[in-house]
Amino acid sequence: MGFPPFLLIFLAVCPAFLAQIVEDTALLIDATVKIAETDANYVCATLDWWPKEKCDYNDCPWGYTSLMNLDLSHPFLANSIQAFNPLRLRLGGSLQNRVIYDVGNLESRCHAFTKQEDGLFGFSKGCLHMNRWDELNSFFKKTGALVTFGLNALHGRQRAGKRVWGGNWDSSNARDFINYTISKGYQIHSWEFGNELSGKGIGANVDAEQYGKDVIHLNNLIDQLYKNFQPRPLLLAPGGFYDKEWYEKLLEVSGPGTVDALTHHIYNLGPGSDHNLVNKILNPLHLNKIANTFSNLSQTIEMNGPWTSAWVGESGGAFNNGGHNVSNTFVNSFWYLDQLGMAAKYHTKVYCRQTFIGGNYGLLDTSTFIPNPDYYSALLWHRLMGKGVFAVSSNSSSYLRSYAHCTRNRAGVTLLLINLSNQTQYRVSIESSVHTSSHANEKSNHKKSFIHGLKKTFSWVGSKSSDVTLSREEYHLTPLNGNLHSKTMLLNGLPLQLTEIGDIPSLSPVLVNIVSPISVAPLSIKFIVFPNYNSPGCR
Ligand SMILES: *[C@@H]1O[C@H](CO)[C@@H](O)[C@H](O)[C@H]1NC(C)=O
Ligand SMILES: *[C@@H]1O[C@H](CO)[C@@H](O)[C@H](O)[C@H]1NC(C)=O
Ligand SMILES: *[C@@H]1O[C@H](CO)[C@@H](O)[C@H](O)[C@H]1NC(C)=O
Ligand SMILES: *[C@@H]1O[C@H](CO)[C@@H](O)[C@H](O)[C@H]1NC(C)=O
Ligand SMILES: *[C@@H]1O[C@H](CO)[C@@H](O)[C@H](O)[C@H]1NC(C)=O
Ligand SMILES: CC(=O)N[C@H]1CO[C@H](CO)[C@@H](O)[C@@H]1O
Repeated sequence: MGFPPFLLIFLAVCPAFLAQIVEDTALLIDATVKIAETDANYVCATLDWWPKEKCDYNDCPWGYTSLMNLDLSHPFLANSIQAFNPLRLRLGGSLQNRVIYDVGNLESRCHAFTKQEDGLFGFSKGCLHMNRWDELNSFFKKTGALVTFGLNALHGRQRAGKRVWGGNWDSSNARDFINYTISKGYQIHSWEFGNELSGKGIGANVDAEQYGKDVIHLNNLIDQLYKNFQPRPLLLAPGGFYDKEWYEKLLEVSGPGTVDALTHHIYNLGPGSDHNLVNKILNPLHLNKIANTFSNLSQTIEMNGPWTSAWVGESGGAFNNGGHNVSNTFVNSFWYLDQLGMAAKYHTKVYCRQTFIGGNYGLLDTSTFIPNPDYYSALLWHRLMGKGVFAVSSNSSSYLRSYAHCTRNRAGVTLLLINLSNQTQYRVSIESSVHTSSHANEKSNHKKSFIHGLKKTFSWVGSKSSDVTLSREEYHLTPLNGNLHSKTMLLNGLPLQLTEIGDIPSLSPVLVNIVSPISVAPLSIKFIVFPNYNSPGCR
């Protein structure tokens, strides 16, 4: 026996102590129809080019995590990627536009990235040697990673103004590099064109019309080079910040079928040096602001490029390496999981976290390679949240964030609850009721059907639901010692730590009788899997 498409969750808010100020909150999941669908591998993380000399605010948090020198033999690294089976990795970042691939007929010798005052981002061009590329690919093969590689879109262009770069892209180096990659049999899921050159650009920008022509050129190149090689990788662009006119122009010039996914970057917490980062992360009004970007991009695609789809190609929360003592601690998961939930609702197919390792925002610690709290948040999302996204309606305060998806690779629905409140303990009881099909037709009027649904449910409470003996799975996330700045996350009260041999711990739920109340503590996060939830929208 399954649960009906409309499950009502009744949240009774009640202080942990004596005073019985009860504030009820109710959530309604419409599992009859999905409102969006992500890629099967939605969770993605980046590897960047930054050398250890990349510093901001007297903080140099990159160490040896560059694609050029990351220790690929470190067992924690391989284990933490393999645990996703598979993990999507996007290789790129600010310096990618200035990478020279050491293959084919290079006009000049190529050197490692070095500090250079007048260089773009303060660095010279940098050289990727093919033996390093071989090592990287053998590592990706071993760990089963799905790789997106960002190409050097400034190659051959000239500075035409303070930030403006003009002239055609010189594709010769990329052509030789891709050809080499094919000749070695390396699988690349997608080639991405450029990094943060859209709109006003970060450091440099390129006109959308010029960019569109270059993208067509790259598309032809990929067609040509992959003629006898399956599968043909996808083409992604532009890997920059969303700018309505620029993105629309790119789609118009490049034309139908050229750009397979439109990538954009998000840093909605501002600079990593901001002392107010935690307040921004815990402020629902701040978190909501970025919905406007998702919504506009989604519209841009609908109106100007229905053949393509949206990816977040890079998102680190706070820019310039992330926030010291924030991005690598428990509190960041409020931002990160909320982003994963929000982006999926706006038709985002893939969401790449800056970074897998490197900077303060790494999922792994830069020097120890030990997973930070967000690593486990990412892994839980990946294992529990499937492709289908459902609308959740609620009368709760905006401090309670809720997202529902089909459960990944099995029946049922997974609900993600994020409690941003520092004072409210939720006591949650679940009730379910059978709704007539006419309710499904009221979806268009959410408020009305919601209230109507509640009334129906209340008349039901106690009778049917009490004979249900099924269970749900709960994954409750809190910080060690209640310290939001802890680097240790607790799952159901126990610290998540690598095993003695360096393996990722198993992420086990507690099984709870479906009729017993759920409690969501202040400043905590809970994934709840309802395996028996009747969810026609997932089929
Ligand atoms: C939400 O709806 C439930 C059921 O009608 C009600 O008991 C509760 O007080 C409402 N909560 C808020 C915050 O409006
Ligand atoms: C690709 O590389 C092969 C050698 O592996 C070479 O023979 C061929 O000419 C190259 N093709 C292109 C289009 O560069
Ligand atoms: C989204 O579009 C609206 C309406 O065109 C505009 O006012 C707003 O500035 C846009 N926001 C972003 C982030 O693009
Ligand atoms: C991190 O921030 C917390 C709270 O501000 C503080 O107690 C702690 O000492 C900080 N730790 C480091 C390593 O900066
Ligand atoms: C709880 O959060 C509010 C803002 O949401 C803040 O003003 C208040 O100081 C916080 N209380 C505690 C005990 O941290
Ligand atoms: C529903 C609920 O508990 N809302 C509270 C969440 O936390 C904020 C800030 O702590 C309160 O202002 C809300 O009332």
